[in-house]
Formats: sequence, structure tokens, C-alpha cells
Amino acid sequence: MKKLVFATGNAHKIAEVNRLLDGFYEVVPMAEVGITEDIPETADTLEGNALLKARYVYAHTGMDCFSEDTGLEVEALGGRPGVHSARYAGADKDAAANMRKLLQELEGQLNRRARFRTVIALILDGKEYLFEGIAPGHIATAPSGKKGFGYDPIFVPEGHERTFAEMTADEKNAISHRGKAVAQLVEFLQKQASGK
Ligand code: ITT
Repeated sequence: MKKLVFATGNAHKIAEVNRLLDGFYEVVPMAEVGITEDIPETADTLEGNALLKARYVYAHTGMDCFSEDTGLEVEALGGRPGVHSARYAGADKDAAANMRKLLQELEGQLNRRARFRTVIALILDGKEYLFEGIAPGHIATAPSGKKGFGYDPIFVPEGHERTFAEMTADEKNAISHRGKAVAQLVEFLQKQASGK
């Protein structure tokens, strides 16, 4: 099976993407090819940061690879925390603190519309490609559920009444930002493999 290095330090992302690429590509976590440091994310867009991470791994390994950057974009906050979602409440990427800060900022706010947006950057045979996935929804007034990660306990996807953290991994993947972006990646890789 062909190998694709996943440029991420986030074990939850690896688990979700593995379920989606299983049997089709062997997803190799970057730690397995010797990259254990947190790759600096200094760009001011998801696209920019996704490219930074993929280019970093490609420069160090020369292997086909991909990365993804995800942000939670809240309408009433002008799209914040967006590209700053991981360190919203501080440098230590604390999910509980991030959720607390967001809920505080939205206190009394009736417009709770939000969306998760994922951008995947792929480097295949030295060429770069971008894919995007969006999950619309709203921010709940309090956390519920224990599954998933990050902001999942406070995000209710459109058309549903449960948060992502109350869904199984397969339920979340079927409708999530990451699931949709990976579906596009898979479609592209399938076309490449069949020479179309
Ligand atoms: P990388 O190594 O891939 O950069 P990271 O955890 O730093 O991993 P991001 O830079 O993409 O990830 O940060 C995105 C933030 O949004 C971070 O706080 C995540 O916990 C959160 N997040 C990402 N995907 C999510 C999802 O599917 N559900 C809930 N929260 C998510």
C-alpha cells in the first residue's frame, strides 16, 4: 500500500483520518518518520498553516504527505477564533479553557451560528494541492458529551440536536468538516491512481 505521511501532532486527527483512508493508503504519523516537534503555525489563514505543515514534512523527508488545519468560525465574533482556535485561551492548547472562553464571549448572544472549516494541504510527487471541508452548525450554551476532542462538546452540527461529542466517530466523520475534506482528498487520490 502507498504511504502518506500525516503532518500532525494531534492523535485525535490521526484516529479520525485513519478510519477514512483505511485500506486505501497507509497513513504514517509524522512522529514515525522522526518529526516530533510542534511545527510553527505562523500564517494568518488555515490554508497558509496547512501548507506550512506539509512543506515542513516534505522538506525533512521528501515523502508524499498531507496536513490539515482546522478552525472554528463563529459568526457573531466575526469569524473568531478561526485560525487561532488551538491557542484561543492561551499557549497550552487547553480545550476546556478554550470552550470556557468561547462560552463567556457568547453569553447573552442569540446568534450562535458557527462553522468548522478544515483545509487539507497535500504534497504528492512534489506538487501541492488544497482541499476544504465545512460543517455548519451552532454553539451550544453548555458542553455536553465526552467523545471527540477540542470544541466538540459545544458544537451542534446543522440538522442535529446532539453535539459532535455525543456522536460516535463514524457519525461525526460522516458530516464533519474533516470528513468532507478527506472525502475530497480521497476522490482526488483515486483519480490520480486510475490515471484520469
Ligand atoms: P496539528 O498538529 O495538526 O496542528 P492542532 O491540535 O494544533 O494539531 P489545529 O492547529 O488545526 O490543530 O487547531 C485547531 C483547533 O481546533 C484545536 O484547538 C483543536 O482542538 C480544534 N479542533 C480541530 N478539529 C476539531 C474537531 O473536529 N472538533 C473539535 N475541535 C476541533
